[in-house]
Amino acid sequence: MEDIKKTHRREFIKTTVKGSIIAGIGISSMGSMLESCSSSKNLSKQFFKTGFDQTPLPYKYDALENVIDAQTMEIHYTKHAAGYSNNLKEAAKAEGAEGKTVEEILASLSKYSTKMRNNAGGHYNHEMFWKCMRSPQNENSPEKKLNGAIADHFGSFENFKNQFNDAAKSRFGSGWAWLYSDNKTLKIGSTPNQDNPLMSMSDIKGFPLLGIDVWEHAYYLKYQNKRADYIENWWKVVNWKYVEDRFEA
Ligand code: MN3
Repeated sequence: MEDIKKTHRREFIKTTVKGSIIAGIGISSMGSMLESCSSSKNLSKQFFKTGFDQTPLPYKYDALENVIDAQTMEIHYTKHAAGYSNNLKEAAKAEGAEGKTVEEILASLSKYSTKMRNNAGGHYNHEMFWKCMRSPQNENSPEKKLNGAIADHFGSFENFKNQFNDAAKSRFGSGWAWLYSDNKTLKIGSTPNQDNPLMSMSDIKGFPLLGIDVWEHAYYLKYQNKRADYIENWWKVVNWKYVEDRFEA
């Protein structure tokens, strides 16, 4: 009986602490929302402050149908990505990183465990990946400013796409391909596992603008071993408005 009471008291304390943390986040995110409304300078802020919780998927599971099927989206979001978020919270608690943003953790990863590396990366990458997509468009090309920058750096959009496809196709095993900005120079590269260009130990370094998940869990139900078909089809769902916002930030 005494044990049960103790357990209940512990649960209550846990809930209270959690409750106050949530309240704290509520106020600060409301503050940043107001800031971003009042000043365009603060557009950049939202791209440098990723929390540990999953944000809601910005569309329904079947919104990308014909490119990515609903079942893949649901499993990917509610199982794989949820797992990274939960494991990140565990690692942050165990390693004293609870008050930090994911970006702060990624920038000083050598201080943390492999569990932190995999899950902070996994969470960051997926939070970005969902937003990099929208329902399929027939004519889908970058917004004006980014389109110009891509043409400047890669010669043409077609060249850019081919280089990006090569990076995504040739990543051995599981990983990601990226368009990223390295001191205002646009570059293409890929990373293994859940690594990304924000990580202190990554071979490629910069700010990610667009990323594609080439883990088999992202495409296997529909495409099986045909990763190249998934990549080619994926261009129809790229949310260029969001990529442009990251570019401007
Ligand atoms: Mn994934």
